[in-house]
This record gives sequence, C-alpha cells and structure tokens, in this order.
Amino acid sequence: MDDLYTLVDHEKPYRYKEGDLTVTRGSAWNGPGCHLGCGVLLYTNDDGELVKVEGDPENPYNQGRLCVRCLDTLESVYNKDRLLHPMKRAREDRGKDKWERISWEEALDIVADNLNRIKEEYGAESVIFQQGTGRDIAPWITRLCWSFGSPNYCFGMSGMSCFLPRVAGCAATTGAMWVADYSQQFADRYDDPEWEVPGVVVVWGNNPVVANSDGAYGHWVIDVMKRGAKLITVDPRRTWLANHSDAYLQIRPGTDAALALGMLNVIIKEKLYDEDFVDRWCYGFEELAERASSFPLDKVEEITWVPKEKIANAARLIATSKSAAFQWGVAIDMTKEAIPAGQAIAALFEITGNIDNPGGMIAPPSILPYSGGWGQELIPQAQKEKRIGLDKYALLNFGFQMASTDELVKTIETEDPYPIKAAWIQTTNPIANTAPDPERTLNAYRKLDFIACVDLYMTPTAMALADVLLPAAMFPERDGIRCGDNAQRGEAINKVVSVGECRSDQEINLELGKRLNPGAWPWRDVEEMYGEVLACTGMTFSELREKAPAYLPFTYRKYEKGMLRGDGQPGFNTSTGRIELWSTFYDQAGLDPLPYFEEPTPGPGSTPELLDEYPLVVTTGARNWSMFHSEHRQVPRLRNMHPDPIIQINPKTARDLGIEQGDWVWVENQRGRCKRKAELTPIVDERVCSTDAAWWFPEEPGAEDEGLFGMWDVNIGKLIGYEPGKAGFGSNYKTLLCKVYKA
Ligand SMILES: Nc1nc2c(c(=O)[nH]1)N[C@H]1C(S)=C(S)[C@@H](COP(=O)(O)OP(=O)(O)OC[C@H]3O[C@@H](n4cnc5c(=O)[nH]c(N)nc54)[C@H](O)[C@@H]3O)O[C@H]1N2
Ligand SMILES: Nc1nc2c(c(=O)[nH]1)N[C@H]1C(S)=C(S)[C@@H](COP(=O)(O)OP(=O)(O)OC[C@H]3O[C@@H](n4cnc5c(=O)[nH]c(N)nc54)[C@H](O)[C@@H]3O)O[C@H]1N2
Ligand code: SF4
Ligand SMILES: [Mo]
Repeated sequence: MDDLYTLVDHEKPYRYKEGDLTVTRGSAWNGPGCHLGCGVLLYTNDDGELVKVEGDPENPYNQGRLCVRCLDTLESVYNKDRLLHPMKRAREDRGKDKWERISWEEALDIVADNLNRIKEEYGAESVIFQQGTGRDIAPWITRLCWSFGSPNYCFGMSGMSCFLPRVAGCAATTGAMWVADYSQQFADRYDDPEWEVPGVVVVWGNNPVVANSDGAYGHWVIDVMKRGAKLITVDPRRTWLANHSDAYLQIRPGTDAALALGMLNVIIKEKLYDEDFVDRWCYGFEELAERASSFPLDKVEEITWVPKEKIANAARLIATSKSAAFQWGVAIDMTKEAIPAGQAIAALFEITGNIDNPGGMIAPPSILPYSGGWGQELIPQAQKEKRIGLDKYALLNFGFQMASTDELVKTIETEDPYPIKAAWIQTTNPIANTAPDPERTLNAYRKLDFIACVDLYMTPTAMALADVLLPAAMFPERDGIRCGDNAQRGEAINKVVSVGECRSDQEINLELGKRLNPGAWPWRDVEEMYGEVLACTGMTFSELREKAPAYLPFTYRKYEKGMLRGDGQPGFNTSTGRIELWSTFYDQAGLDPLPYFEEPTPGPGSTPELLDEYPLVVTTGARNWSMFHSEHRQVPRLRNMHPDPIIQINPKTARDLGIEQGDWVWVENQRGRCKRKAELTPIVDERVCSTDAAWWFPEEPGAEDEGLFGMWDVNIGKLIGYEPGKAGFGSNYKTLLCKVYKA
C-alpha cells in the first residue's frame, strides 16, 4: 500500500498521552457541521470527557487551523438540547410534542416493518431517502436506498441547487468536475515540485474564507495570495476577499452567465485565449465565439450593473495570467438557469487552457469510489428507470443519481406516476431550510404514511413530521473514514466519547440495512464494513488511522496521457473526446448546446412592472462564521456571534425606507414574507439586499400549534418557489425581488 499511497509520517501514534490528557488524532467529519473533515486533535481527560479540540498541525489539509465551529465542538457534543435516545410518536400525534422513548431495537424494527410493508403494497419506489448537504452520508444512505430497491435518493432543494448543477453540467460537457488547484492533492502541499501558485484566483459566487465549500479550505486562498496569486472577486457583496482583490466586480444577483459571456467575448475578440488548447482539445469553439459576440460590454454592463472597463480588465487578467484557478461557488447553482451559467463560467477556464494544469483547475480522483454513492449495482434496472424526474430531465443521468426534487414534490401531491408513501430523512432539515414554499412542502410530506428522521437535535422538520426519531452521533463519538469530495485524501475519524444512546449514521444504516436486505449488508459491525470499503486501497482501518491522511498519486494534464477516458485514449470523457463548449449531450436532450443568459424572473430585467411594488433584488443564504445552515442555533457561544436572522441593506436605501440599524423588518415578495433584523452596511448596492437562511429558534415552543420553534416568521423559503431551470437543475434561491419595511 505504501507505494500506491502517500501517507503522513506522524511522530506519534494516533492516540497518545500529553500530561494528564489523552490526545487522539482524527478528522472532524461530521456533524456538527461541515463538509471538510479537517484534521483535529481531540483531548480527553481520565474521566473520559472531551475537554478540548485543536487543529492538527501535522494534517496537510488544514495545517493546524480550525474554524470557530470546530474549536467549539465541546458545546455541541455536550449540548443540553441533543437527542439522546430513539423516540416514537403515534401517527395522529405528528406535530405534537408527544414523544415516547424507545429502545434501538424497537425503533429499527418499527422503521423496517413500515418500510417493508409499504414496499410490499406499493413497491420500493414509494419510499424516498433524503439527505442534506454532503456530510458523511452519501455512501451509507445510497446503499440503504438502492439495496432496498428504491431509485428515489433525493435532496430537498428545488433544482438540487447546491453543487449538483455544476457537477452534472461539468460531467456532461467535460467528463469531470473541476476545482481550483491549491495543491490539496499533494501530501507536501505548497512544497510539492509539480505544483505552481495560481496566477490569479477568481472567487466567483463564493465566500471561501467563511464557507470552506466544495472541498476547499478557505485559508488556502490567503495562502496562495501570500505566495503571489492575484485575486478577482465576483460577488454582489463587498466581502473581505472582495476588499483584498485586484479586481472586484459587484454583480447584480443572478446575472453571472451574462458577465461570463461578456468576458468570453473580450477574450475571444482580443485573441487572448489558448489557441493551441482550444484547437486540440475543445469542441465547438466557433459556435461559442458567435454566441459570446452577442454580449458586447455595453449590454453586459446594463445587465450586470458592473462597469464595462472592470469587466474587460478582469477578463484580460484571467486570460493573460500564467494560470487561473476559479473558486466558484453555490451562487452559480442558485439561479434558475444554473446550467448555462456554470457552462459560461467553465468556458472561461476552458478556453484559457486552465484545465488539469498546475495552479489552474483540477479534477482530483477520489481515493474511494463511493463518495457520491455506494451500491448502484444493487438496484434492479426496472427500478432504476422509475427514478422521479428521469423521463423529463436527461441531465439527471450525470453526477449524483438523484431524483428531481421538483418532480418529487409533485409526485407526492398527485401520486402520479405512483404514490410516495414513506420518507427516510437523514442529515437534513428540509422544512426549516432547503424547501422552497415550506407550507406546500409540509403539506405534501404530511400525506406520507410513515416518516423517520435521523438527526442530532429536534428540528422543525422532525417535530412536524417524524413518526420515529433517531439520535445521531457527532464526530468525536464515532469511528469512520472520509474519502473524496474533491479533496483526494483518506482520513480516519476516531471515537473518543459516547453521548447518551447516540449512534453513528453508519451504524444506524448498517443495522437497518440488515433488516431490510441482509444480503446487501453482510458485515458484523461498522469496522468490518469499512474494511470492505477500504479493500480497494489495500489498507485496513487500523492502518489508515495511524497514517492518515492518505493521498493517491496525482499527475497534471491527464488528458494528454490517456488517463481520463475508459478506453485509455487521450482526451476527455465526452462523446467527442473533447471539452464540449458546444454540448452534444445538451443538443440531444433538446437543450441549448451553448451557454446562454436568461433574465431571472421576477427581476428588474424581466418584470420591470413589479419594481414599484418590489423594488429590491434580494439574495439569500450568505454564510456566516458560526453557523452551518440551520445548525448551531442551540450552541451558546456560536449563537452569540450571530443571534438573529439578518438582512444586509445599504444605509441609503434603509434611510429612504425609515429603517435603522437593528430594526426588525419584514422582507416580502409576491409569495410571502419573513422577518429579519436590519444590518445597515455599504457592502451591498443600494438596489440589492442579502439575507441569511435556515432560521428557527430552538428556544421557542416546538409543537406545531405553538409555532414550530418560531420558524414561520423567519423562514426565507416562503419567498422561494419550486421553479427549476430547463435542465431540471438550478432555482432562484439567490435572486428574488422584494420589499422591506419595518415590522
Ligand atoms: N434560502 C436559502 N436556502 C438554502 C441555502 C441558501 O443559500 N439560501 N443553501 C442551501 C444549501 S447550499 C444546502 S447544501 C442546504 C443544506 O441543507 P441541510 O443539509 O438540510 O442543512 P441543515 O439545515 O443544517 O440540516 C441538517 C440537519 O442534519 C443534522 N445533522 C448534522 N450533522 C449530522 C450528522 O452527522 N448526522 C445526522 N444524522 N444529522 C446531522 C443537523 O442537526 C440538521 O438538523 O441548504 C440550502 N438552503
Ligand atoms: N459557515 C458556514 N459554512 C458553510 C455553510 C454554512 O451554512 N455555514 N454551508 C456549506 C454549503 S452546503 C455550501 S453549498 C457552501 C456555500 O458556500 P458559498 O458558495 O460561499 O455560499 P454563500 O455564502 O451562500 O454565497 C457565496 C457568496 O455569493 C454571493 N452571491 C449571492 N448571490 C450571488 C449571485 O447571484 N452571483 C454571484 N456571483 N454571487 C452571489 C454572496 O454574497 C456570498 O458572498 O458553504 C458551505 N460552508
Ligand atoms: S472547515 Fe471549519 S468547520 Fe469544517 S471541518 Fe474544518 S474547521 Fe471544522
Ligand atoms: Mo450546499
């Protein structure tokens, strides 16, 4: 194994003594919340209590650094609000705070009996398996779903508007997903001789220092800036990174595709693209050039609100830098036409040759093949074809094999083409967070015969809907493995404490899997199961935990070496073997093969008549330091950093509206309204405001007739609809019209 993987030569074993304390090396993967699984040192005392969590300086990934949420793990692990044992509630008591404590055996039996009963009566497709953002869940929930025989693995955002649009779009047009190269694929990081500092980092619709998204640790942007990288930021808010950028483009929300097409126009007209790369490796350049030519900068300035000189200069900086790494983020996925927006931005790094090059865009191979799902072979073909949305949206065949959220909610409501009868909801809080139109969503889910939730805490979703509620373990309470997610490293998660009767998601799914389809879950315990997953690496779990993280070999320009295609030929894994600037797949699927821009609807460009009533563009969900989506509201120190839901408004706009700093206001559009506290700040344009998402108040009464933890007044989903883009991906979470007035 040592010759295949680069492992870390730690000075000490994974567990050692330091004074009176025991230190255990591991990974914060996860919850309480984040995707990344940074290297941690967990300190426990002689009574077996967790007393401190620090960053592991020996871990190449985060190099000793941690965010507040991990530094404050103790307040999460020992939180008084945690679920500590399985509970059940009578079907007719849904929404009431009437829970009965039960044993794990009883809980898992109830779940298995109900799912099996429904499967027998309606077919396995009648049960959906829903997860939230990428926690340590995809392999285990997909195996549960597919081995049960259901094709309906799902995620509650309209248009699956997080990451999945970029993944599906990139897979369809290039055969891989591309992320910025910060040397994360090398164990020796910035010292690796193959790696080069990006000439410029383009932070686009992402705030990495706060959000650490898509596998990238935010500090890396600063690390490469210190090493000479220039910085461009495209964001409607003047963020900390925007302030430290060589070029800051303050874009109108939802107009990213137009901006990218305008930049493409400059780069192509001025012949600044990489002609050799385009000639040899790209398909459809002439067509792209023609499309881009219909985006002259006067027009683009009008659409995007970005001055045209700034657009041209940023385009030139991208094209003339020795390399450009795009730190692209979720804002691109959260517009209705996310697919062409992502396609236009990708074309910027594609035609400038920033593909699989040092300091450009890379597609690190996953150390384990299961990070996007495990066990596709377990579901019979006839069942696979029943996946909701597949008949309407061919793009669902690329990337994660999920059902369409938008079609799913309709299917629950109409029972067409078949009834949905049960839901397994694990690591997600859809009603308070992902769901657009939460009232409609709640009403749809209420129809289901049986719902089980697995969470760390009681949530508005669990309170409203669960018949059985199972308590999940946090990362210090379990053993585990981490793989993939663009980080190309294997990590070990090591258990140091137990809390209540909480069990890890992996153990829960193994035990339930054994009841639903024992043949697909033959392992005695999770360690044996991890052994199976790790088999392809030749490493055992005990070996991994001593030497993690483990890195696979990595080479640049794999397309030249025949390393990207199944047939071993040079080129990319697409039907033309090239990067498809003009997509043969979109063409066959009846979609526009080229990137395009469509005005967000409603919006200043598409519905000017609404501006009298709703004059402001509002973007939602911008991350804050101390919270991960709807989590951490119960954690005192973290909550104190961000006690209330906020809306950022320009001081001049606020003055015109008679709103002062700290006032409670209503944010309202044609669908509904919710409350926010006004934060007056010049970081937003006078025509734009930005508000956070996923709010609820765990301290308020939870029962449905008492308000579901105060959720209804603060749920921003009430302003959002189930309205995906033409390809079935993307939806307007980050582009709405609204008015704001004092509450
Ligand atoms: N308006 C608006 N809405 C948004 C966004 C936005 O920008 N704007 N962002 C969206 C995005 S990008 C995403 S990915 C989604 C995320 O949506 P979700 O993933 O649903 O996020 P949460 O609301 O935090 O719900 C996660 C739940 O899982 C629990 N949990 C955490 N860790 C674990 C674990 O290890 N095991 C188990 N069993 N449970 C765990 C938490 O306690 C919490 O209740 O939200 C989306 N919602
Ligand atoms: N602390 C914390 N970290 C997180 C999360 C969290 O909840 N809390 N969530 C995690 C998840 S699931 C995800 S997907 C990532 C997301 O991470 P990010 O991609 O950073 O998500 P946001 O902060 O919602 O948006 C990023 C930036 O996009 C800007 N923006 C808004 N609308 C637009 C637009 O139309 N165009 C452009 N170009 N920019 C726009 C916002 O102002 C914001 O500064 O973060 C992950 N990390
Ligand atoms: S990025 Fe931050 S919250 Fe996420 S694992 Fe690393 S330190 Fe923890
Ligand atoms: Mo996300």
